[in-house]
Amino acid sequence: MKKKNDLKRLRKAVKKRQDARRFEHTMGVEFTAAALAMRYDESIYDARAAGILHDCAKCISDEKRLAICDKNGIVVTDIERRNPFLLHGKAGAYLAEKKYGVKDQNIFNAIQFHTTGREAMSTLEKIIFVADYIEPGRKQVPGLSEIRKLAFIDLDEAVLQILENTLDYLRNSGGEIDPMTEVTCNYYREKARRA
Ligand code: DGI
Ligand code: FE
Ligand code: FE
Repeated sequence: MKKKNDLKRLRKAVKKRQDARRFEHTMGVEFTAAALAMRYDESIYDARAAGILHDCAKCISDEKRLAICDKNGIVVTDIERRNPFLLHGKAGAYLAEKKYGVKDQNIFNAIQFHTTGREAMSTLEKIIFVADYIEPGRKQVPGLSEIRKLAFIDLDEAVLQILENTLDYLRNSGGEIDPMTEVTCNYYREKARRA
């Protein structure tokens, strides 16, 4: 299949399963991921496909997300079981393959790890992680304008700033922190210190 038609197909399929606001965000992430791919010599197609699909499991119920994981041998951690929205990455990666017919492990990983990140992310994983946070439709949060600029200057540094902001936000709001988010943050803090 022509890649262009493939993106069109993915967009159409996701649009059916997301409310209008979420789909607006999806389009913002596709667009921003494409721009970052240009900047960091990543495949524009892969960035767009991962951007379109990153939240494909967002507009389904917690029960369904848990069922997708439990039925298919996807490991659910304790914190994910208590906060099943955290599973939309894992469930989304699964759906990307089974329902949307994607065949690329790097795209699956970019979808799976887009909320918490992980240590030593690929360029595509970092692009989706960052695009998700900075896309034009994102609600203004402190530091966002700086991170938007930073994203096009130093991708690792943008990843780190996003993680620091997210952890601050979770500490202030009393949200339960996924150890994965902390592990990722520590990794990129250490990487920045060594650079
Ligand atoms: O799905 P989106 O809203 O587009 O974005 P996302 O998948 O990055 O999810 C964003 C939310 O995830 C945001 O409110 C912060 C939250 N988050 C990130 N890391 C953690 C977390 N929430 C909890 N409870 N624990 C985490 O470690
Ligand atoms: Fe998400
Ligand atoms: Fe998102």
